[in-house]
Amino acid sequence: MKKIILMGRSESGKTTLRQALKGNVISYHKTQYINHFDVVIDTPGEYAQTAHLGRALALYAYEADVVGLLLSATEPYSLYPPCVAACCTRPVIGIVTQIDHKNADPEQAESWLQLAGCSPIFRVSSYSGEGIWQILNYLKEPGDQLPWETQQEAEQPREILSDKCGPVLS
Ligand SMILES: Nc1nc2c(ncn2[C@@H]2O[C@H](COP(=O)(O)OP(=O)(O)OP(=O)(O)O)[C@@H](O)[C@H]2O)c(=O)[nH]1
Ligand SMILES: [Mg+2]
Repeated sequence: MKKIILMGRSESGKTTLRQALKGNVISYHKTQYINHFDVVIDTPGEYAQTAHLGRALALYAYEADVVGLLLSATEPYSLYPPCVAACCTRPVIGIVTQIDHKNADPEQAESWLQLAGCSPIFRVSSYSGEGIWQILNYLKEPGDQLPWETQQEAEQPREILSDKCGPVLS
């Protein structure tokens, strides 16, 4: 799998998405440091919100194959400047999170990620699992095997998939 680094402000859903991508049981965990010993690098939201800490994100982007910028569908604003993706030497994808939320406005979040230069853009809910398999398919490399072969199999509820196949990423 390509290694992805997740960036976004605090509460945008990075840690929950990491758990969903790995097929883990979802539990709350406040991120206080960068965990980079994995195919999903999780970062603290404060690093995206504080200029001098942001330098750590720039450095850790070199540890990854893909940068994922997260924006919750519930956000009333975006942290990302126009065309910020052009500063990065890696592909920068956009991830609209929390699309299941009752106040979600995924179109608005997606348009902000487009403005930031992200491509492609995924819409996900780590709670329902919607959109998770599309990200995993994007990260798949030749030789990687995912627990599904068709879209129909991929869209089965995640508990069924993980019963059948165990965690997706190790
Ligand atoms: N409704 C809904 N809530 C979500 C989803 N993903 C995350 N949340 C909630 O959003 C809150 C923040 O999630 P985290 O994954 O901890 O956010 P984070 O970006 O890792 O935050 P920091 O570690 O502070 O940077 C938690 O209360 C989650 O339960 C989702 O897909 N849907
Ligand atoms: Mg976190």
